[in-house]
Amino acid sequence: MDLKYGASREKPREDAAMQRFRSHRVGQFIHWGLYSLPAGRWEGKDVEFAAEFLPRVAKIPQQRWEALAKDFTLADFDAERWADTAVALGARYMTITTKHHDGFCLWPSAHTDFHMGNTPSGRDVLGELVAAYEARGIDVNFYYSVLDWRHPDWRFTLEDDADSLAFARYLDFAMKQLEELAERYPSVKGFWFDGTWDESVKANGWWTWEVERMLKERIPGVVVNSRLRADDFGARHVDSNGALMGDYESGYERRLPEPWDHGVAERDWEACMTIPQASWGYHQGPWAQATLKHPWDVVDMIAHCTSLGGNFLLNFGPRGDGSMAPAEVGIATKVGEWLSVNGEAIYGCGFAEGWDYPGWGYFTRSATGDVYAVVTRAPVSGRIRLQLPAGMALAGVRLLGSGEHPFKRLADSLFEMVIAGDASTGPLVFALETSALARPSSEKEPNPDVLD
Ligand code: 16Z
Repeated sequence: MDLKYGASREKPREDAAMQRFRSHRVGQFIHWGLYSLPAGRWEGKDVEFAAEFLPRVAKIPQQRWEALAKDFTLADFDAERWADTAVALGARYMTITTKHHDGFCLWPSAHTDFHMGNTPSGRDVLGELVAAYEARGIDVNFYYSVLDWRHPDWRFTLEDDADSLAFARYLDFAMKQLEELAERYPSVKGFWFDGTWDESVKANGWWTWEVERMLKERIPGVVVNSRLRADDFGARHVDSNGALMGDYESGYERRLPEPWDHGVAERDWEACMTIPQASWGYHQGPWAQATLKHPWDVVDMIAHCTSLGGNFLLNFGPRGDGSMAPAEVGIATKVGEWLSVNGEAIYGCGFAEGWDYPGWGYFTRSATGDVYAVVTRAPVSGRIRLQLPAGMALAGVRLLGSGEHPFKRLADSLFEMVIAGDASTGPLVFALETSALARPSSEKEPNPDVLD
C-alpha cells in the first residue's frame, strides 16, 4: 500500500547515533512538574492513582492547578545532584518530561505563559539538566506530551469544522514548541512522545510525520520513539504495511515482552517502568511507597530487556522541592553497584541468537560475541543447566566479580553448574567461553529426554 506518512525504512537504523542509543540499555526517566508538589494528595486525602493524573482524577479547577506554580520554588533543586543519581544508577541516558499532559513546561517557552520561567525562581531547569547530565557523559532525551489538558485548542475528537480548525492551531503550537526545544537545546539526543492516542491526533498522521522530519532535519542523528507516529490511516507505531514508524518501538510501558518472544529482538525497542506499582510522578502516599520495586527486580528487568535487544528506562519522580526521593536514590545505587560489576553483560549487549530462554534468567550477547548467563531466578536446587546451541560446547566459565567457575557436562551441548547466590550482591553473572563440540555427531550420547 502506498503511504505518504508511513515508515521511512523497513530495517533498523544502523548509523552511529542509533548504535549509541541501542548500546545504552539503561536509562533514567524523570517525571517532574507541578504534580510533584501535591504528590498524589489533595485536601488532605491520598488519591490512589498516578500522581501526574491528580488534576483529572481529583477534578481540580484549572486556576487552582495553575496556582501551584507559585509554590514551585526549587528550594532543593540541583541539576548536578540529579545527574549524580543517574551516574549512581549506571544510566547511559536520561529522558525528562519537558511538558506533561497538564501543559506545564520545564523550559521558558515563548509560546505559552505556563512554564518554569514564570515560577518564583524563574530558572531554566531544562537547560541546567542538559548541562549537568552531558557533563557526565549522559545523553539527554526529551519527553513531550502532545496531549495537553490546558490548551484551549486541544481536542480529543474532531466533531466539526470548528474542532478541526482549533486542532490545526494546536498542532501548530506544538510544532512551534518542538522547534523551540530543538533550537534551544541542540545537543538533545532523542524525543519521547506521549499522549498521541486520541482520535484527533490519529486523524493527523501527516503532522506526526512532519514532526519526525523536522526534528531529524534540525538535529542530526536524533532518535524518535514510535509512539509519536500515526500514518495516513491512523495506524499507530506500526504503519498499515507493518513497518515500524519512528526509530524504536516504545509500546512496552510498565510491562515487558515475554522473555521467550525472540521475535521482539528484530526491532529496536525500549520499555519504561515505574519504581512504585503505578505512579510516574512522585506519590507521597503509602499506596505508592509500599510497592517500590526491589533493586534485584530492577536488575532482572534490565537483563530481561537486554536479552531481547531492548533498552530499559527506569522512572524517577523527584519531589516538589526538587530533591530526589531517598528511597529511589537507594534503589538506583544498588542497581548501579550491580552494574559496576556486571555491566559487561548489559551495556552494548543484546539478543543471543541460538540460545533458548533458560527460565533461571537470561542469556545476553556482547557486540564481540561473548555470551553471558544472568541468573536472576536461581533455583532452590542451587544448580542451573546451560543448554548451548547445537554443535557448541562450554570451554570455560567466569563468574563476574570473582573468577573461574566449575561446570560439568551432562550431554553434548548440555552443561550444569552449581551456583551459590548471595542476596547482598544480587544476581550472579557468568561469562561463557564456548568452543565447537569436539566429537563427531555420530558418537552422540542417547538423549534421555527423547523416547524412541
Ligand atoms: C492509562 O492511561 C495512561 C497511563 C499512563 C495515560 C498516560 C500515561 C502516561 C503517564 O502519565 C506517563 O507519562 C506515562 C509514560 N504515560 C504513558
